[in-house]
Amino acid sequence: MAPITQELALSDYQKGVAAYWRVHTTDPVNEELGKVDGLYHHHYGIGTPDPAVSRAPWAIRNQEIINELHRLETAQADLLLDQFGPIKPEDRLFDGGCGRGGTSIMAHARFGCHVDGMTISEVQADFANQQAVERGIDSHVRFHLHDMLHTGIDDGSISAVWTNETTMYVDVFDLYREFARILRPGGRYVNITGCYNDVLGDKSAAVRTIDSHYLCNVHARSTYFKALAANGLVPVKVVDLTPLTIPYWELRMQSSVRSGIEQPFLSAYRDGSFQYLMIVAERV
Ligand code: GPP
Ligand code: MG
Repeated sequence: MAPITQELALSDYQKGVAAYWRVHTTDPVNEELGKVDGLYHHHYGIGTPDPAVSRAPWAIRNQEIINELHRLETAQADLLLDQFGPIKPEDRLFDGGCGRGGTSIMAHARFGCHVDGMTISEVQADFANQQAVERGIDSHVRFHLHDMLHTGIDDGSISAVWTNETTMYVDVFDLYREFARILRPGGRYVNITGCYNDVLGDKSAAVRTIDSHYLCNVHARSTYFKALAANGLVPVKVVDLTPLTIPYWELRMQSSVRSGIEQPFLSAYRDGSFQYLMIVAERV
């Protein structure tokens, strides 16, 4: 697909989000982790940290913790990609809210496929495209400064779509209408997201703190399933990743790159008001 150059008409809210990422994309928690192996993620981690890193000699402990946080973030993206099953080199994938391209680059490395990613952050789109050029994969992996609610991609041309912690910035009914349009029948959608547990009522104070930290709007868990059902996307697997991500946040709390949002995440995960969910759905 050619780069989408169409003028971006952003709402005031979207302009605010783009401005947030202009400043925070390169925060140490993202930059120091990205430098570990050149793969830049904008999502959290899962899995068990090596307990040795927290006991490493003081002079190297912080770097060991950073390496481990990065390994757990990469493990999260690997789990997401595991959900797609066989993807052929000629298939096209779509990364909704691609950040600096980490998951897209991993998808291409794994499947040899085409990937288009979209972000409304110019800083992120430019960085991600530079990454693709440096890796010599820019014929297959392209990042667009564009709104994922209106992709401009042809109907039914995409084999798999994912959102890796990006749905809290959009109306998911609008998003899934667009995803259902671009996905081929039988194509998969994978979402990893933080959502609030509306079985327990409204958002907790910790979840409201997360919203204001990232300028986002964490959705209720049930909203996802209503929006999927409304758009012909049938859940085939739902996994609560909360127990797998808590150790990442505990480790992040010990690192020099902690951003200040660690305690609200830990409180919300521990009291059950917030869940780290993976939903896999198929387009009927
Ligand atoms: C990850 O990005 C976070 C988001 C995209 C937004 C909020 C996600 C929720 C699950 C609520 P990041 O890696 O840039 O964040 P940080 O700088 O905190 O590591
Ligand atoms: Mg990060």
